[in-house]
Amino acid sequence: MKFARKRVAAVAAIAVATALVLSGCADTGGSGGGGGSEEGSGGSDNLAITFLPKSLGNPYFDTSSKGGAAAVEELGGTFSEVGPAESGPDAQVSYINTATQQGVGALVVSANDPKAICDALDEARAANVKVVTFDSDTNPECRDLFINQADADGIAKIQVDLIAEQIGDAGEIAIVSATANATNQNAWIEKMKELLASDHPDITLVETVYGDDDEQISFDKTAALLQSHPNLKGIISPTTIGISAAARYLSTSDYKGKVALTGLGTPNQMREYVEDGTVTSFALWNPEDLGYLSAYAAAALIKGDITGKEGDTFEAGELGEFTVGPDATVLLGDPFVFDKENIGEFDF
Ligand code: RAM
Repeated sequence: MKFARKRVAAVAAIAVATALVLSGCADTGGSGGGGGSEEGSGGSDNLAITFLPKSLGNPYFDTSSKGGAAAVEELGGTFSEVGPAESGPDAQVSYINTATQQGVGALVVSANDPKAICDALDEARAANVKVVTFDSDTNPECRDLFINQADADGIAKIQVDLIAEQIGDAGEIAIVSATANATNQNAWIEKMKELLASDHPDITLVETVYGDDDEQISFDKTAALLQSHPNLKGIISPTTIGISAAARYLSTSDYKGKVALTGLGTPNQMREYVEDGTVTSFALWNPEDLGYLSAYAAAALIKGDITGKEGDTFEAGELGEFTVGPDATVLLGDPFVFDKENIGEFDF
């Protein structure tokens, strides 16, 4: 299990307090200087790195940005985070355009839609901004590199395995997803459907609803789902906002302990629901490691150490060396299952 950065979380938190440049006041001056200073052979020392999550206010992305900020601090660059309040398909476009005008060295983006931000990213790249996607990819031609948290097959399988185990491998289930266009959730849902069809003939997926990675919408969609499917035995929510909102609903309802809930959640958001018996187990990776790795990858692109070619290698600080795989993708590791026995060991 590669949760290497968990041990340094406290130190990183202090570093972030000083390094974090919040939304709206991105400072691209930093050590690299706004506008980027070219150094021959395609490399630059413009280590102004801007993180653009799907939306602000999501603890998952707060944690990935914390890892990103710690890495940028180690690299001697300038970290900033900007982003929309809500996860709309093209809500990130204006932030991409602003970062391009500011002349940042790299944008590190979790995309709300595979295509909607591509024109803005093309303009950024034409202006020599390196584009790294992480968590949720764009179409591959719109970016230089994608930092993948875990293999999509593995992310799908762990969630299907967990729900099958929790409902005795039979009965109706539903999915509470994030936004309808999210590249990551849609890829995982497709693979979950394939796995259900091939390996779990007695489980029926009756509906997929979209909570838009908004707590209240996810809560309300969960309530509606249970109303319309009285025989529902389980819910999979492959989003940290969705699963915690669904757990909040279940925990005070008559369905608590009767309708199973699993998916992808952060230990801090899920702890109370594991402790009160609403949820047995769920999965995730370490978002802090994901942000940290993404920032190191962005710096390697800026400096010209890598181009995104398969086989390229780079150092990612405490996480060690990584190699670029097919489709300009770098893999962080495997998903990890949290339950009552181990949840106390994690703080993110
Ligand atoms: C939410 C977001 C994010 C996803 C996690 C699991 O925080 O949708 O993109 O990776 O859940």
